[in-house]
Amino acid sequence: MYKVYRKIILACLLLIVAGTVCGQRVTQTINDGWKFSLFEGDAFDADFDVSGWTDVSIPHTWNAKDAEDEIPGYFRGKGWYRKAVIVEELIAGQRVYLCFEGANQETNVFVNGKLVGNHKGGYSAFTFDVTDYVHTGCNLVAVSVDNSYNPDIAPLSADFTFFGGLYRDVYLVYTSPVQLSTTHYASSGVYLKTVGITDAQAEVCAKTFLSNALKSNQALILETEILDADGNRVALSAKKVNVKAGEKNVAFEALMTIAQPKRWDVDSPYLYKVYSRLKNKKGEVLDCVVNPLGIREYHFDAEKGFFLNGKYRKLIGTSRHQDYKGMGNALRDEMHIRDIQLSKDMGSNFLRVAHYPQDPVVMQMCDKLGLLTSVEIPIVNAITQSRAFMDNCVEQATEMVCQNYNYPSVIIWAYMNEVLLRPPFNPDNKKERAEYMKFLHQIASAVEAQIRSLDSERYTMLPCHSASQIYQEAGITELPMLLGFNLYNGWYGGNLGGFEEKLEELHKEFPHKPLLITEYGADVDTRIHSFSPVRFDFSCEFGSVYHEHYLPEILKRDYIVGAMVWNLNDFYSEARRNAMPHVNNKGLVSTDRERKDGYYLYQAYLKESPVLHIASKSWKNRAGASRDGKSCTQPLKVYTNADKVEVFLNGKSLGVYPVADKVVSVDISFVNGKNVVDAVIEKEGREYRDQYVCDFKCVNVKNGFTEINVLLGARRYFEDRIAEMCWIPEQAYAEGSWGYIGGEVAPNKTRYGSLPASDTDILGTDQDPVFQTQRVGIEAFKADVPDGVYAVYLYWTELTSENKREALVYNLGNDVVREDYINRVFSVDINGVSVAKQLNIAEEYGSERAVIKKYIVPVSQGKGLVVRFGAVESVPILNAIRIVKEY
Ligand code: GCB
Ligand code: CA
Repeated sequence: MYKVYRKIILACLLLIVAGTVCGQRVTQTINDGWKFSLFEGDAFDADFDVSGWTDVSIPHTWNAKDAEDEIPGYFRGKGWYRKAVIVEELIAGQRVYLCFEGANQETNVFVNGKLVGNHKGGYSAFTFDVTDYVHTGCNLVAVSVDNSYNPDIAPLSADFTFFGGLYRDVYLVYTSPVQLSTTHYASSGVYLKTVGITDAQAEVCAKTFLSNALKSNQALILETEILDADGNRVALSAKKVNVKAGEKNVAFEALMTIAQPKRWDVDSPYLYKVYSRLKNKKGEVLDCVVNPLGIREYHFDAEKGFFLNGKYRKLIGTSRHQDYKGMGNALRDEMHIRDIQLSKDMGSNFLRVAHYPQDPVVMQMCDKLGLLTSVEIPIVNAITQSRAFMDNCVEQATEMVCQNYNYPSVIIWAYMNEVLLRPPFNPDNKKERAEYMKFLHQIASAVEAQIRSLDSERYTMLPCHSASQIYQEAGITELPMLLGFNLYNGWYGGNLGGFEEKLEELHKEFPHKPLLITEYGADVDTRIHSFSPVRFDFSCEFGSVYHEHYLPEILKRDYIVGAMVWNLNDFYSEARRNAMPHVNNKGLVSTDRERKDGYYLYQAYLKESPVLHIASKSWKNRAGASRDGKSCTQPLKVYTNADKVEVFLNGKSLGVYPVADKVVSVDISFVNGKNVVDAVIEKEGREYRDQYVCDFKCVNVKNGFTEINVLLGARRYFEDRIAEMCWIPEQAYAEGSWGYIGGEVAPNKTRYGSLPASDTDILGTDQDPVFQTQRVGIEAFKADVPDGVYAVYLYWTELTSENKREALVYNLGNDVVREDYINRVFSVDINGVSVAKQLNIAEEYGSERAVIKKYIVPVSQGKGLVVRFGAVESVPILNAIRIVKEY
């Protein structure tokens, strides 16, 4: 039996050898068949009892679920992975390696009970030579991964969830003992650089690291062959080299010339391939690796902007976080690939790979699709004033540069995102402040120097928050070649116009630095809509207003060399408590990649091919207050790069509308029931059409009343996508209609002022927005409904609380401002019947919890329905009301 098994494995290995690699090297994942458990102690011994452990496959994180549950925080500690790894009978002297693409954040690897290596840092690859620890047959590999807070490892704090685990591929690699180095910072061992690019030729310098684990000196041939995209050889270098017994990572350089080089560009990402082969004297290939090569020249100018291959390009794109709905950061390759395709399809030519280096397939896709990138190490918000922290930063920078060096898409190395956002010093203590600034400067200088010593071609960049002066004070703005600023005018505070004012200021402040807007964005929850959009309402409409304002301001200024939307996708951030708790909703697509309206706005601006998109198409269950119950007028936007668009409602043309700034807003008189809206453009003699279908409820108490769902204290609409229904904003009561009497909109006080909704994670529901707004001091809610039997649902949450709250790591500060807890007692009566005399929501259920009470109420003699509230202590509240006619 065992023999059969071995034969199968051997056959598989041979297939791998023949199919995908040349030379002796075998690279294969060992992602499946791991046992996993969270466990603080040691679990690397062979006889450790693993019964009760979970079977997992890699990519894996242990935080996929607790990052979105209602319990504050997520597990940060140690997890163990164990697997029996079968090692083939080795051909004379072959070496065996375990390679990890990434594990968050500190990893110890044990083979057969012995510690093989340790790695600190959650976002880069590492490789351990395990040859001396393994034997032919079955070996126990045990890996501990720890995502606890560690003051010596960046990042210390950030607005994203630090998912723990073995979340990227794990490989078992066999190589020749005489090899292209496998352990030079887990790179390919080959570093390619192009110099002296003209139309006639380009010079390629290949620096190759070799190692020899044998006990004898080796006379070898190092061959570097460059193939064009069709597989034709365009350059070859073959050199005799000697590597002494036991030598590791000895560098050899080869210079080659490519005649009439084809350029790698964003529209035509032409790739050469470089084969590096190590041969013995007989000419037998001992080892081989393949790297991509793109030939491109570029430069930044503080006044004129960015030029690629001599052509002006405004760098436009997004950043990207590596997580997905319900899965944390444990994504399959295909999912990473799809994200980069999404980014390209949006019209981007740039991707800020932030806040940390990402999966190799991300970079490969950028190379293949023509997306320029900046890659960044995760020093975020703050530093630790320790030598160990500094060393870790330099180490992470080294790994980043070495591992991503050959991707032609990379043009910028970045470090230290908003590192003065949350400095731990007491601002009034001058000495503390000066010491912190000094140490920060030392780290920045060390990282900058290390990057430049490893790579003389690329640019360096520091992404700062808007308070530029404090970065100047620390003296770190002069270090990098480029400066990035993360600007949120009109979101966290101020107004939209503050954005362009800030741009002008920054240009004056740093006239010689090319400036990038490394972040800007507004949170959008696609379930929320508003026709009077304001910041922090999380509506699709505010997101649109925000981007419609920012994008043209960016495009019209050459000195802004580029700008990146924060973010491509919504991502998990534990401390956030908004419409969708624990999620940062600034993505142009959601955590499960539903495209938001902003995505199409960018397409309309950036793409040359025809773009036509009716906004808010995902709003399938739509509603609005209606006088006659038959129709209701609401605006609808269309994004397009055509100059006019014809709009139809239920087959009838509403007219042809001229388009300004890629958008047109059309008032649509939706009818009760099904509505079909068509938008039609013509480009180059062809017709393009987009269609929006929705079910519209014209909310009215008279004609054929069925139900009414109202959010109190709200100006927003909320679509309950599970029940397929729509909540509409409140209105004041008028005779013959419905609405509230008395009270005011809840103050929702936060650090960012009074917001349109509370920033509270409402416990016991995932329809948080229904409970996050409130009318305080409400006297009554009246609806002049026809006679019948009604179900009246009253929705409450006590939004004030005695609970202390963890500070949010937002853009502008970290103070938590909340309203003090209010003890409220009130009475409720419905149509003259007292249903509660002394209701105390917080006392009965606790603060911040969703409470729904349903009452069955007969309505007769045309008296309609009235719910009255009476104050006993403080004032009454109501968050939402739903009235449904039963019969
Ligand atoms: C920032 C940070 C980023 C946050 C973002 C936000 O400035 O660099 O990590 O996620 O703001 O949404 O507040
Ligand atoms: Ca949680």
